[in-house]
Amino acid sequence: MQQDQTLERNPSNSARVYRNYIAGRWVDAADGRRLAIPDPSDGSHLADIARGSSEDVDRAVQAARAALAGEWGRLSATERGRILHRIGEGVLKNIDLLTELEARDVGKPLKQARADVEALARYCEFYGAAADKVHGDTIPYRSGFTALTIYEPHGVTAHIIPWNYPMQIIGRSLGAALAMGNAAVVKPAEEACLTVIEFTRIAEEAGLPAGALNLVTGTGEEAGAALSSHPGINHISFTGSVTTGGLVQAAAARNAVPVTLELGGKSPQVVFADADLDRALPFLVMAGIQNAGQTCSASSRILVERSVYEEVASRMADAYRKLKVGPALSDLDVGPVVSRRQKDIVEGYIALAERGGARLAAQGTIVPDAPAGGAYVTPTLIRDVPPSHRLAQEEIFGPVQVIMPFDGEQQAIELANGTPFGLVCGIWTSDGGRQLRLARAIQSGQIFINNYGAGGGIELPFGGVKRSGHGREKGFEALYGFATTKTISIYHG
Ligand code: TXE
Repeated sequence: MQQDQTLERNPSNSARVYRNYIAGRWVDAADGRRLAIPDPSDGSHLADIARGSSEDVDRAVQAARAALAGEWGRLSATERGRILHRIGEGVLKNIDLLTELEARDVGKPLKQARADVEALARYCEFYGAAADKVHGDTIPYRSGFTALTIYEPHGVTAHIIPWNYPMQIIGRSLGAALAMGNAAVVKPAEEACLTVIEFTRIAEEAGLPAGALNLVTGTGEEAGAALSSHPGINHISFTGSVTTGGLVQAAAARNAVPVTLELGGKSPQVVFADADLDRALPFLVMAGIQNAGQTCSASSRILVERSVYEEVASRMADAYRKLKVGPALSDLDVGPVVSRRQKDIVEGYIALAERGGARLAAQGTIVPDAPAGGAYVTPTLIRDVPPSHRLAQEEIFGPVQVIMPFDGEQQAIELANGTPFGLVCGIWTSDGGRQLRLARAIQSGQIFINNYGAGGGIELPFGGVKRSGHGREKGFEALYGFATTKTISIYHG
């Protein structure tokens, strides 16, 4: 019988202790090390996690391999789908626990954390239902032959998860991988991973066979690097920074392992004078400050046709002045950023607000009783930012948006395409021809016309072009990313 890992506490400070999950067992790191996890709302000690190393990763990969050869590998697609449905039900049964834990661990306001739990359950539902609907083709071939394709799982899939949306990202990546019959090794981010651990417990309770899902927590440099370079894995799904994505892809290349990379963005919303501004305004602001701007698809650049530039800038500034920042559990507009380190990075960008022609337009307010140890950043709107300015080019990953004017469609397209990224773009115009011209001309994995869904729906393929990455997660298309095509040609005369 295993210990109930969620009840154990560190005797010296009563923080919860979480272990790795390998081959269906909750286990300490092989060398016994742990990492302390701070609460970004007040800096207190939230939990201890296992600090996994290459030895733990190796055990997890062996466990996944054994699962493919065992009970998990023998299940039909329909049976895998049923398990995913049960996991989704378990997520919803634990919605209050997961919501509070995600809020505390990441620093999200409760309503945003709750939406993430619901999304996780929906991923389980979507991929549970999709599991037995992936089928291949028969192909007209030479006379006397029948040729067909079947989709098979890659084998052992590695999932390196960031801290900004642990539940959503585990949902999309693991949902599709398990639906296709892969066995997974998950390495969540050291900054925020507690809901991924609770999710693993829920999956275990839902009857996921041992070894189908293995979890190794710890640092990127140790557990993450060991996982991405492990010769026993067959696919890597990585979401995170451009720099680390490059390291992961280079490590995978040495073993000829395919990689899906979902990296950063500098996603624009392009607003024309003929747009419904009343509808656009909440999207313009929300897509920048949701999750304290720590969203890969955050809309950090607002490009506005010059004739309505002053109006949009002033209405956005009014909205910014009303934004309240405080502890995650007080459920205000914006919580803390994930760490003191992230706060320093974002504040470094805000310090550039009055340089190089840019001007501070408006800021929100950190509530006076916000704990001193919290990683709070004042939401900041910056106007008149020249296109080549660092604020207009680099991913800030905090509650900071820049607003800049343009003249005409051609310049709008040039500005929208004028960064190294291409993840999401919003287009606001009532002119149908222009909607499609821009949708075709703008280099971006996702285009939203007269709306902006940061991250898009669960049903919609999601991913980037240029430095925003390659490969697609979410939607039905993701299933093909977690599969390999086998071609069978039969001679029957
Ligand atoms: O990312 P990392 P960080 C961007 C955002 C942010 C910046 C830095 O701009 O400010 O990246 O964030 C694991 N081998 N995004 O430092 O390093 C790590 O443990 C293998 C955008 O947190 O990319 C974590 O699990 N893995 C983004 C994951 O990689 C390694 C989300 C992401 O961490 C590793 C997060 C290594 N050598 C940050 N080093 C998005 N697209 O949503 C680290 N990791």
